[in-house]
Amino acid sequence: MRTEVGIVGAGPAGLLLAHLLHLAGIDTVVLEARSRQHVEERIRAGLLEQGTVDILTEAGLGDRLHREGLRHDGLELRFDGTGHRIDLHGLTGKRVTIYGQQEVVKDLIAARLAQGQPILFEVADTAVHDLDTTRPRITFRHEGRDQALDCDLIAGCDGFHGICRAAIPTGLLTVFERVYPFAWLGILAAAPPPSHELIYARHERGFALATMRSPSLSRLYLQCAPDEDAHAWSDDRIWAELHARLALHGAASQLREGTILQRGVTAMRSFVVEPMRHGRLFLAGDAAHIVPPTGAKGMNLAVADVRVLARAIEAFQRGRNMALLDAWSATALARIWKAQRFSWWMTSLLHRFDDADPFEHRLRLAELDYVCHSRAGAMSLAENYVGLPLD
Ligand code: FAS
Ligand code: PHB
Repeated sequence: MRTEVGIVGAGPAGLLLAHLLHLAGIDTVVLEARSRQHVEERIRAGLLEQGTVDILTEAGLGDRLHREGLRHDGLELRFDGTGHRIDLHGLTGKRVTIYGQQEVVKDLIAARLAQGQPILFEVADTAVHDLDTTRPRITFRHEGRDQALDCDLIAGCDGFHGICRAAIPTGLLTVFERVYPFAWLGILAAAPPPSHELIYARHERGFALATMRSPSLSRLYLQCAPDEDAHAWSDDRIWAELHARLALHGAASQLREGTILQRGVTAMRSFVVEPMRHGRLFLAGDAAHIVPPTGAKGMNLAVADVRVLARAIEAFQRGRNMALLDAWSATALARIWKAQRFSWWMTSLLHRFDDADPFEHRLRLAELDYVCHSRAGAMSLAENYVGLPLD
């Protein structure tokens, strides 16, 4: 097989890159290890920045997003039993949209198949070769047959546990990493969310987040131990913990319980590799960086990566001009590190750190107080949360 760009991974990064390149008339093949059903049902991110909505809309992928997405003008920070609304739209003129990552993936796969473009599910033994030549190659097994895909370029969009980053010779990459001493226990519950906007709660028992997927479907998260077993928690214990951490002084809990439809534990880490490229292999999305989900940046960063990468690939494929591709890693990393900083800051501000001394604890409360009562403080949170301007 032969194509212009071989893409490993059919998550948001790989699928959107394939779509943008198709719009630019560039041939791609997408290779995915899991089944279509698995990738379309995988519950992950839920919040889209304004820039992400704009990119999907401009790419012709906005119909269902605009019909079903929940647009939010603000969020609530809750601590010491008191809620403080951050007026995202009033401060920045932008808003965020709740639209599950699995819905974005469904829309992208549907578009890909409607275009009659190749996407191979359930491929195995994927490997990338000859990355430092002008004819890189991907080998894999599909439907019981060993196959090879000759490419001009390869996009490694295979997530944190993929094979592409690992294919770069050791010593050529610099890894920056911070692993947090906690994780998130997340549930999907058949219950109306406690508020029409997101609630981020800092509590002495630990962090909690109330978000949603629809007016009747709640997505709720609890800070837990890094090695927590989601199934070791009874439903009652989960609800009791959420009531406690989301409690408002002098008010009955707004939290409505319901059947827990899905549960899981998400590890919390900050991770970046530099550079995001080796020869003709370009890493994008979780293959190159991971943020703690507190700032809702993961999927949005993947989208921003491939928007820049698609333009660089188009310039190369059109006029063999390597300049944008040569600049791509540095361009992407400038945005990635600002999102890393914000995600680390939100995580540090809102989570309980068992090793924090009383002085640090007071600093965190003072910082929350400042953000909630200073326009400049609130603006700093708001402009990062809705998404810094795309170039
Ligand atoms: P993805 O991991 O989505 O996609 C990579 C794809 O490559 C996968 O489909 C995988 O099957 C495939 N693949 C892997 N190895 C392969 C191989 N060898 N050959 C072929 N295919 C291969 N972000 C938020 O903003 N908010 C959240 O609440 C949030 N929750 C998360 C929960 C979990 C459990 C995880 C893991 C991540 C979460 N994230 C969240 C981050 C998440 O949304 C990512 O940022 C987003 O999926 C990034 O998209 P991709 O880079 O496309 O990677
Ligand atoms: C979600 O809706 O899954 C979500 C929203 C905001 C976050 C993290 C997760 O910060």
